[in-house]
Amino acid sequence: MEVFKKAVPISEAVKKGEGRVTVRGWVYRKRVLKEKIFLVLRDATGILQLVLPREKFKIAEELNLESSLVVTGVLVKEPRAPGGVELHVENIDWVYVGEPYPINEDAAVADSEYLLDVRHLWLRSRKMQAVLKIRHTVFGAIHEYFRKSGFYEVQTPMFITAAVEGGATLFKVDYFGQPVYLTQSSQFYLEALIYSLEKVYVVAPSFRAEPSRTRRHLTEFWHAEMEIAWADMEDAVKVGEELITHVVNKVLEERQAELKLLGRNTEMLERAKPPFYRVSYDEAVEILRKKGVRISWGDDIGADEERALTLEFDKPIVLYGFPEKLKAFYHRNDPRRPEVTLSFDVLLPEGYGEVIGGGERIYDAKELVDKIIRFGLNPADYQWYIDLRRYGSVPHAGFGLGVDRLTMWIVGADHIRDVVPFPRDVRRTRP
Ligand code: NSS
Repeated sequence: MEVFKKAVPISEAVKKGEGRVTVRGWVYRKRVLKEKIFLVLRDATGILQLVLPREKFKIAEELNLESSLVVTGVLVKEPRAPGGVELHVENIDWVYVGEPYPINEDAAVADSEYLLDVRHLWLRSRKMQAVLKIRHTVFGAIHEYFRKSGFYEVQTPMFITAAVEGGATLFKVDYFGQPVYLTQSSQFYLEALIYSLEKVYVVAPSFRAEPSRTRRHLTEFWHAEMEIAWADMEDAVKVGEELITHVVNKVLEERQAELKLLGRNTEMLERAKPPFYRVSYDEAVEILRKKGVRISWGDDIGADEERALTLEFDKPIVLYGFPEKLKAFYHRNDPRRPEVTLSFDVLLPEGYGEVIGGGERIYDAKELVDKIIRFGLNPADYQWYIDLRRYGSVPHAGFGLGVDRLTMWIVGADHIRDVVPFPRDVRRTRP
């Protein structure tokens, strides 16, 4: 073990630029010349070119990509090498020769299905490495934002018994012979918790039996949800704007190298500052009609319509005031205009579309029961949720943000699967 411990991270070695060091990692590229072998070694922090005299290191010829290595050598300036420095290897301290690696970076990139089959290995690519680092920053920034803004972090169950977002996308689980479901959203639990803590948030998986394969749907996704007591829709919108801005700024601050490696143009990210554009559902229908989209008042604004809409704006949009029938039963209807709800979505620019769904909740017990019945649901299924309105109810609002979708936009990915280490969709539960 001694030998592993004396290694320094590759980024540190590159920064040092001279002298003798030990580094460890995996063979990322290999080039065999007549007298020398060039290897590019990769670790979690970066890459470093190694130069090995062929005569002395016979074993280097057998090193397949992704073989693991610990080497000691002398750092030498070399403008043609990545980072401007290379390591002239004096000693191989440890080696594990891998079998021929089944991914050829350049050839495989074209075949995304194959890369999903070997996702457990593809995670080692520099591209996935950059995405995973950005994802790390996104999750950290979400927690940081909520905690500095006075929210309490809470934990909610994943096994549930009543639909939050409609019965169509529930995953049924056999729970000791009883049917239960995987949660679609922690919202109802957050609504219970505000009566204790007033401002709460949770970051957890949500599950939806989404039957179609789209660029932005997973069956298991990460959901950052919040709920605030004594609050209206505008309060929730402000939190959404601040949260997105905070996360984006954090990534711009900490992850320039990764954004660059991914070829992301960051102009739109830099523009994402509050206030976002406010567009009512009514206005959205007008804008879309003017663009030649066939849509009437009351129709859903789906992925294609969202895309068309976001391309008209250079910042995220807060789309609000949806017709009652387009949104779940718990949304409070606007008392001044009962046919629409006090609900909103945040749409990301550049065609990405919905990342947040939220709004004001019905806080009156009778109004809630009436709407549950109007929506053809059974109040008995929502007994404890209705109970919350029986003991000192207050106006409250909240939202859910799809963390994978936010990450997708930040890195500029074409597909949500590209930003999740082990994505789950209708066809894929492995690896
Ligand atoms: O269905 S939502 O619009 N709203 C809710 O679930 C509320 N109950 C949240 C709340 O108010 N506490 O989903 C919220 C967000 C949505 O905007 C997407 O960004 C994301 O969750 N979402 C998804 N991401 C990936 N894949 C799927 N299938 C998915 N469904 C929703």
